[in-house]
Amino acid sequence: MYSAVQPSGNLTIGNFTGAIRNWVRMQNDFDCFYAIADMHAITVRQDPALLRRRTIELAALYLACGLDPEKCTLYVQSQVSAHAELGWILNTIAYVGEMERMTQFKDKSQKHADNINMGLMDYPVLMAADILLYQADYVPVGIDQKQHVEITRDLAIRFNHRYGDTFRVPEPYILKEGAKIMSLQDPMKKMSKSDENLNASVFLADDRDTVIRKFKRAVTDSDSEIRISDEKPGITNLLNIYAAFKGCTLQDAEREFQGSGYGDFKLAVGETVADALAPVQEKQKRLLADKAYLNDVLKSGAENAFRAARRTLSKVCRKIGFYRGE
Ligand code: ATP
Ligand code: LTN
Repeated sequence: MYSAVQPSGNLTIGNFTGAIRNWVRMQNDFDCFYAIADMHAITVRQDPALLRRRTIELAALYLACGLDPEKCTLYVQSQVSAHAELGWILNTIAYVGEMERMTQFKDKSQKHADNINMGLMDYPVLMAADILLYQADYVPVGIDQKQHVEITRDLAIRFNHRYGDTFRVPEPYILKEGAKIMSLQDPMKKMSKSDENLNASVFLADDRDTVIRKFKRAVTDSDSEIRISDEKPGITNLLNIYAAFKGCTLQDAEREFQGSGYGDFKLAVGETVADALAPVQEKQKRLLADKAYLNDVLKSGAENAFRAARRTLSKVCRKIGFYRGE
């Protein structure tokens, strides 16, 4: 199992339900590697001091959400140089045309038109290197990252075909509830940590009042029926959020609120989310007060990751024909 999140901003409840929550569930049954993708984060401009701070905060958040360093490997991507090395090699079998077609590249090029750097286009190749280094079977991500896992599969198959069996071909692992949380202000748009409208996203760091206020202001529609429907994207999104946090199905959530008014429904969703976030916030704060412990976790995580990654990288270098002595 392999996944990562970029330390590029405050995490939203979408990052939690689409990714991290599912990582926690898998740690008992799989050999899991979870990274903080700082090398991916610098594909858009970052303030160095802030990047450093967000990295350690994300490490604390991983632990606060329930990831256990005894059960899985938690580390910072840039501390394991094999990612950059394999990324380079995979670049030579990735085509410019297929990278230009990636939805995230197109979106981010538009958003950062003054900084369409090579790294932004190369982002999926580095992501493929991350996943393939650890011979992952599954990659737990939100729906928006599915296309990147598919390109990873293509690159793995292409490499195996050209050089002989080397990489395991991974699959995305996506749970239905919470795989795509939409913006509270525009339910046709994905909730994102970098949205300029602060009311659009609920952050894991938001306090109770803020969470409840944001849900109260969530955009819905003018009729008053609570049901799942493409014509009611705002209500469907709130039902989805409720289901993801309650651990029930979307249909169960719909049944529970049949006949309720919008006001009560929004309050119930807000309270459910706030109740779930409070213990995570408290634990993160406690962990951040003990940097020595966090540094230890990340150091042994990087050592562990390096050992696993080196095995794959040696195999790749051999297959390609890099000279290592006769
Ligand atoms: P940015 O706005 O900086 O692009 P982001 O909020 O889209 O960031 P990422 O770091 O790209 O977040 O994603 C981290 C993980 O969270 C990925 O697995 C991604 O699929 C998942 N994710 C992101 N947004 C959502 C969402 N709205 N619903 C469900 N999962 C999401
Ligand atoms: N692109 C991912 C972060 C990421 C990732 C990965 C996810 C970097 N490397 C490997 C899964 C597997 C994102 O969240 N935007």
